[in-house]
Amino acid sequence: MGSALAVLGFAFAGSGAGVPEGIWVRDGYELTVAVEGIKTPRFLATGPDGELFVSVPAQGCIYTCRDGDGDGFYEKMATFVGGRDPKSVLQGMQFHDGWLWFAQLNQVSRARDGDGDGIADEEVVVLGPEAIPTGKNGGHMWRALLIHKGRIYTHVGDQTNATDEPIDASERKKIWSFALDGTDKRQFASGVRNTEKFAIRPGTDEIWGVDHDVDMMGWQMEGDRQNGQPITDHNPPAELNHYVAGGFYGHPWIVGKAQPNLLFLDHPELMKFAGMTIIPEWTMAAHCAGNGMCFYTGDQIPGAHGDAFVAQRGSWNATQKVGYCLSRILFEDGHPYGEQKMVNFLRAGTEVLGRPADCAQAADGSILISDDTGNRVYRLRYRGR
Ligand SMILES: [Ca+2]
Ligand SMILES: [Ca+2]
Ligand SMILES: [Ca+2]
Repeated sequence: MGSALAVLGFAFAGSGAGVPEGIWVRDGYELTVAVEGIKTPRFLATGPDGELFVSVPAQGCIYTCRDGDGDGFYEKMATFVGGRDPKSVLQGMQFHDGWLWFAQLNQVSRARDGDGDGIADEEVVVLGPEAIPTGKNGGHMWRALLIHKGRIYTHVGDQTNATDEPIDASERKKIWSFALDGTDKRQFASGVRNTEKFAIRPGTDEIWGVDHDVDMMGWQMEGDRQNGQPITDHNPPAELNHYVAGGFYGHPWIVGKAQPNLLFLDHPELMKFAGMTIIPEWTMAAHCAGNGMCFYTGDQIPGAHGDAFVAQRGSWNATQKVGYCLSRILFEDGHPYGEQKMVNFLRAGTEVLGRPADCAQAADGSILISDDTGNRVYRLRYRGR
């Protein structure tokens, strides 16, 4: 579909089929299909006119989607930018000041559509490979992107599960910031394993994000795991962090709420790192793969203003499936205090009916959820009881 749309601009994008049976939705809410026809949709961003941008790293493109009649189904679609190498891992996006900014493995660009056909006609590379570590050594290649108060923020994840090297030995496991023209590179925070999206907490300048924590933490003790993996299944938790300038977040030596990573119990500096670590504001189930997130600023969902939604893509490193859901993290006085499952894509604990990669708030206050396995974007809205 990509090449035809790139010539024609907006095209009809299906009719909005039903939601697969068996997906659980919290009482009082309804889930519908918002976008169909995009294979492996990953991240979501909204524009000022209600348009939805969907990044698809596997196809090396970003789609623009429009819901012209406001019924919640995005019936028009065009290829905003396309033709990128899938290995360039185009994922993070944010609309800012008339441009869609987007991140690739070793590049940040901005593009805009001047004539309203959904296809970008102007593009500027803001940060090239000389400015961002390329991630050539593999591992965690998703680049987060945030534009806030004249700065660009991105994160470069650990190249392995838990790379033990001096903090300043590499540019990985860190959040970086730059001026909007790509100059003035600064290290913002360190000890961050893999945070794929940042969000500003409403009414503040606070930068938040979800961090996957390490895999296989108990395997040295669990041996051949004939008796399962009682430690690894439940440890360490996934993290919702508030990232502050100069902050250190523990990885790889410290996990969760200042617990030693069992892989590094004999590390001579373990206690020093524990003392430095800023612990998560909220912890989620181990291996749930909390991925994309957004804060809620709408009024469609009662009482949710200031809460966060997290897309939990689901586990591979736990013997029982965990995650595979959209969760709502409840906030009070600027801090989380609870978590609610809103949509569960796991039926009976075993059957995977979707893998949420990201979530975003639509113009009408509903929540959009990308499912990169079911190949849909869903829409969650409050219906009333
Ligand atoms: Ca529509
Ligand atoms: Ca255009
Ligand atoms: Ca941490």
